[in-house]
Amino acid sequence: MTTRTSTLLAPQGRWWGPLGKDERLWFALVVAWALAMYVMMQFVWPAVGEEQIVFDSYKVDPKVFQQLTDDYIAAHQTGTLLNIPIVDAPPGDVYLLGERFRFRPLLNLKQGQTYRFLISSVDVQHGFSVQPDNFNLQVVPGYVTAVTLTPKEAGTYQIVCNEYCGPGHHLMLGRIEVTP
Ligand SMILES: [Cu+2]
Repeated sequence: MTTRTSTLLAPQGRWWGPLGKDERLWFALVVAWALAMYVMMQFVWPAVGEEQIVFDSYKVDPKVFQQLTDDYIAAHQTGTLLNIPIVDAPPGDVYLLGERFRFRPLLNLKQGQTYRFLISSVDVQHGFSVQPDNFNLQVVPGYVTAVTLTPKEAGTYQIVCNEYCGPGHHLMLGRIEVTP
């Protein structure tokens, strides 16, 4: 029986000593800056930033969400485009489901009305990016992201998946049509 000892010996070096004055200074600066950014993100921008997106999220079984979306589509569908249902959404709750590789339904909204989007995925993580407004959210299976929106301008908005979700990711689009 032999006892092996490591040939990897700790090098002799000055970094084993206590932190130098410069290191302590930079360390303090980094911690202070991280804290400042945390306070900005968590407290300052939600209060004063106009572009801060405020959303809730809830746990949901993807199968349940799929059923809720199917029921919602069945109740409000007005047409179909490329096999994707089109819905005239009444103000209030709007269900939007991300799945590889599409968003459904396509939505017709009215300018100035308030909608509560309930967004989720039934397979993998997707992104929800409304263009050209550059409004971005994560779409995560098992969770509903709820966000209240009031379209201020009429027009056609594209929803782009901006979270790589597989080979058809670049084709994953949705649409919101806002009419006056
Ligand atoms: Cu994607």
